[in-house]
Amino acid sequence: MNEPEKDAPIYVTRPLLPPLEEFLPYLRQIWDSKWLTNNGPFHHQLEQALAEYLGVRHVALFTSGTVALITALQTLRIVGEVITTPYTFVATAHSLLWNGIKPVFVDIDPVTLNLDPSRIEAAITPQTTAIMPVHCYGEPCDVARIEHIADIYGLKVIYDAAHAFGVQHEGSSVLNHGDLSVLSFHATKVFNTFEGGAIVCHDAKTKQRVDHLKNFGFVDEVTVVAPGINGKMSEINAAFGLLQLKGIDAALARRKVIAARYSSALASTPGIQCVLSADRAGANHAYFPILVQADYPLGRDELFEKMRRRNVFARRYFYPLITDFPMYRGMPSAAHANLPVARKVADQVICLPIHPELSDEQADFIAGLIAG
Ligand code: T4K
Repeated sequence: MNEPEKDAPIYVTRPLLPPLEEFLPYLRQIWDSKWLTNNGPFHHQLEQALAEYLGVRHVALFTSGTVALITALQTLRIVGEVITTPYTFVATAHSLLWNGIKPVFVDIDPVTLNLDPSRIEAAITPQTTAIMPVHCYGEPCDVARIEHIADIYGLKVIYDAAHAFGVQHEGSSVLNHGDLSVLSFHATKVFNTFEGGAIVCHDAKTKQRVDHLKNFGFVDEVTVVAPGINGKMSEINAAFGLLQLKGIDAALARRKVIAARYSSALASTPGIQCVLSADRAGANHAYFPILVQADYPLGRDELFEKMRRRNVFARRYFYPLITDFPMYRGMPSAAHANLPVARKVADQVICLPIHPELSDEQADFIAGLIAG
């Protein structure tokens, strides 16, 4: 096996970082203007640039995806119960608890690993006010069916689109679905601003409410209309986002190449299932999940440890399930019997390293470790 540089760790992801020199002019502008935050010029420019790049009407920047999720729920005044998936990062469900909302967990589809629309209706009660699905790994949810159910029952839909930067669905941005979508620009994401996130919305009135809520509820110097939070992205983060946007297409293209390389290298490995095909139109290849099945010679955790011993730091996203954490496990919808697909997948999944700097040799080395 052709081993890459000895002992160099290979992480599940690495942030996209343009050359430092290219960032210095942005820093100089910030220093010269002394405008550091609170809707400054870079903040404004990045909101415009992202709306254009993503093909959406309005983007409101945030300090993190989590604060954006919490604020999205506030924006639509969601209360009571919200139907969501247990197979996601814990921030999805935490955003509900932060708003005093009860999460109701529904199992996932075994193919897409997203919320299974055929199970949503059975979980609706008189207290249900919204559905919060996740485009897990950037794979679009069944948006048409979810919206159909939401329309029948008068529910709002907030997509946790933390993984779905740049994803297209049937020819346009997947972020145009639902009432709101929430992005994460954390360092580990396809597009990052170190820390950061955004709410995508479709009309100016909603954007205005989001903007008030992320600035303590201030409308003007003397008027506060809601118990808003401080969710404002700083000028440094926004400037970095503007710079990074220049390289995003090349980064997405490189991710696709790596996904294709893994897919063909692992296609004939018994007991390994690649969850997402590499040639899906409009995909962003944010993650490369595999399922380690019963006919693979090692258990999932044994393979995970074998990779770690060779300095390959893959991750078990998403294990444990959210419903295994103490603040959720006592809830009726967290019962094992309610979530058989999610449980099985959480016990089988490994996300392989994928990021623009991963070399062909590194990808082949990792695939070889799994196949061999
Ligand atoms: N909804 C969903 C579906 C999400 O996946 C997330 C976040 C959110 C909501 C919330 O969005 P944010 O509030 O975070 O914007 C990471 C991230 O912290 C988290 O953003 C992300 N999802 C989650 C899936 O992954 P960890 O604890 O696994 O990250 P960590 O620090 O172990 O990093 C993973 C690897 O990335 C490291 O082994 C090396 C590499 N790395 C990481 C950082 C932070 C770097 O190379 N440089 C870095 O600066 O949670």
